[in-house]
Amino acid sequence: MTNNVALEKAVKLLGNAQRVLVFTGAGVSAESGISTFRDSLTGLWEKFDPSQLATATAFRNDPALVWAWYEWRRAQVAMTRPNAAHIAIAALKQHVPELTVVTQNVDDLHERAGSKEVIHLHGNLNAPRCFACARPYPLDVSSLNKMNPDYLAPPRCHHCGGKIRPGVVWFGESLPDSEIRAAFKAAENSDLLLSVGTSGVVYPAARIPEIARECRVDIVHINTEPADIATGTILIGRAGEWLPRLLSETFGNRAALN
Ligand code: BJW
Ligand code: ZN
Repeated sequence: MTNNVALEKAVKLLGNAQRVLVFTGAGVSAESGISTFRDSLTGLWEKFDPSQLATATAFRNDPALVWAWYEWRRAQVAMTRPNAAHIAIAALKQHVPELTVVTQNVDDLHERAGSKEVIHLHGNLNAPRCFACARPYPLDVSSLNKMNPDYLAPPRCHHCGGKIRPGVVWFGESLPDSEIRAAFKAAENSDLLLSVGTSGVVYPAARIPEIARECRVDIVHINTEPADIATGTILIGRAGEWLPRLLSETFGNRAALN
C-alpha cells in the first residue's frame, strides 16, 4: 500500500471512529529530541545499552550509574518541548467522541501538549520513590544537576534512609495494574487504534495491538520504519508530520492545533 492510499484509508477510519485509542512509544517524542529506547545513545552514555540499565539488578549493582542516567534523561525532557505529534494527539480530543491516550513513555510531553488523563504504562521520570519502602520522593526540576555527570549517588528516603529509585517500570517488574487493565479494555472496546512510534517488542504493552487485532479493531500504525509485525494501515514516516496531516485531512485545516 503506498502512503497516499494508506492516508486515504486512515482518513476514512478516523472520520468514522467513535472510540479512538492512541497508543504511543518513544518515536512520538523523537522529534522533541528525546532518544528512543532502541536508538544508540549519544555522548556520555554511548557505551551503555539501555536494556542493561533499565533493571532493578543494575540499580542494585550500581545505583549511582543508573540514577545518573535517569537524571540525565529527566534533564533532557525538562529542556525540551512537545512536538507536532503530541499537539495533534491532544487536539484529537475535540474531534472524536471518545479518546484514550496510552503511552509507554516516561516523559510528560503528552500532558504538556494538553492531553489529560494520559495512561502511563511504564511510569514517570518525575515520580521517583524509595527503593526500600516505596514512599514517593519529592524531586523538582531545580534539583537537576546541570553538569549531568555519569555518576551520581541517588538521594536518600526521608522516612527510612533507603535509596531513591526512578519511578519507572523496569524489565521484570509488573506494570501498574489499573493502567494496564484500562489499556487492555480500551484496546478491546475501541473502533480505531492509532499506534504511534513504537517498536512493539516490549510486553505486556505489545499486547495492545494484538488485542485490538483479535477484537477486529481497525489499526493505523505511524512509524518511520515499516514494522514487520504491523498489520493494518501503515503510514511510514515521522509522527510529527503524519499526525497533523491526518487530522487536517480528516477534520479540516486547523484541526491539528490544540
Ligand atoms: C518514529 C520516529 C518518529 C522513531 N515518528 N516513529 C512475553 C514475551 C517475551 C518477553 C516478555 C513477555 N512478557 C514479559 C516479557 C519480558 C519483558 C519484555 O517484554 N521483554 C522484551 C524486550 C522481549 N517485559 C517485562 O519485563 C515487563 N514486565 C513484566 O512483564 O512483568 C511481569 C513479570 C514479572 C516478573 C517476571 C516475569 C514477568 C516490564 C517492561 C518494562 C519496560 N520498561 C522500559 C523501560 C522504562 C523505563 C525507562 O524508560 O528507562 O520501557 S523498556 C523500554 O521499551 C521502555 C519503553 O517504554 C519500551 C518500549 O519501547 P518503544 O517505546 O517501543 O521504543 P523503541 O525505541 O523500541 O521504538 C521506537 C519506535 O519509534 C521505533 O519503531 C522507531 O522506528 C520509531 N520512530 N522516530 C514515528 N519521528
Ligand atoms: Zn523509604
